[in-house]
Amino acid sequence: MVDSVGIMDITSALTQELHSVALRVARSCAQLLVEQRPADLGVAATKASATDVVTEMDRRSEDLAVELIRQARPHDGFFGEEGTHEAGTSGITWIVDPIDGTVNYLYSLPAYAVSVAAVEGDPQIDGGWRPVAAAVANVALDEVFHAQRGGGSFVVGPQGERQLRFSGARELGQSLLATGFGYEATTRAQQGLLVAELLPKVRDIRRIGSAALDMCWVASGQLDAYYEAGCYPWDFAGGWLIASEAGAVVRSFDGDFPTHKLLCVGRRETVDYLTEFVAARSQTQDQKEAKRN
Ligand code: LIP
Repeated sequence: MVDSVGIMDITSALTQELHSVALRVARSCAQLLVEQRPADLGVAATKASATDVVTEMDRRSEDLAVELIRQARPHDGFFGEEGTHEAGTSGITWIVDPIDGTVNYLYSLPAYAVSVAAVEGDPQIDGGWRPVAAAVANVALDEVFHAQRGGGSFVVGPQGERQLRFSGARELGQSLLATGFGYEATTRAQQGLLVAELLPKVRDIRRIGSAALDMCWVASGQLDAYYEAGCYPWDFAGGWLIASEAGAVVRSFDGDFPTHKLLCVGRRETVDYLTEFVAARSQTQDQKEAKRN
């Protein structure tokens, strides 16, 4: 198979190699998070706000991922959440979220993941990159979601391996909808008003705290849809491939790719409704702010 999306020719042999590396690295980082977690784990630093935390294990997990990937693929680039940003020469870049759901990990809540995705193109350009192979380790359940472009998506764990086929609810009112919120208070206030409007329209809302797991659980049928504004490529690169290879639609306001502005996953009708719903309220908010300024 040669699949070109105008960036580079991806052979089936390369896809399989990248898939194998992603699986191995996600598993190794998941093992580190479990076996090496210090009893006195604390906050090592903060980013967007005092609640946007980084622990030493975020950094150690990313360091391990980079070390293992570099051994296997020395000419590839990196775009990691904790600052490993390196341009490679191969045309492949590894987008790594060493702990997606850091707050859950800090609080020992069993909903955090390691997301490792090999992509082609530039992950810093919206619409300018596509995932080729990915693995998302659901650490607490010792299972790994994984996919390679054109090869379907799967989950493997203590009960064996099964293929994922998206089957989201047809009706919005029957949809179990996941979302998430930013770390800045003013953003959260707006997002809270928006989700309050959606709550009576859907089956229920879940706020899990890991975009990667939200997207994998849409792929597996454990959620019907998911949307969030303010995520980064490391949050959604892995889940994007896993959800889309399972048959879910993944998009933003602007096209068939997720962006920082909006990430939306689910049945096409639901995703179309949610993107329009969020866009309308974002526009209203922008107009209010313009009047204030
Ligand atoms: C998390 C995202 C999640 C979002 C959280 C947080 P992190 O990523 O995966 O969707 O709602 O606020 O940003 O920071 O744990 O890697």
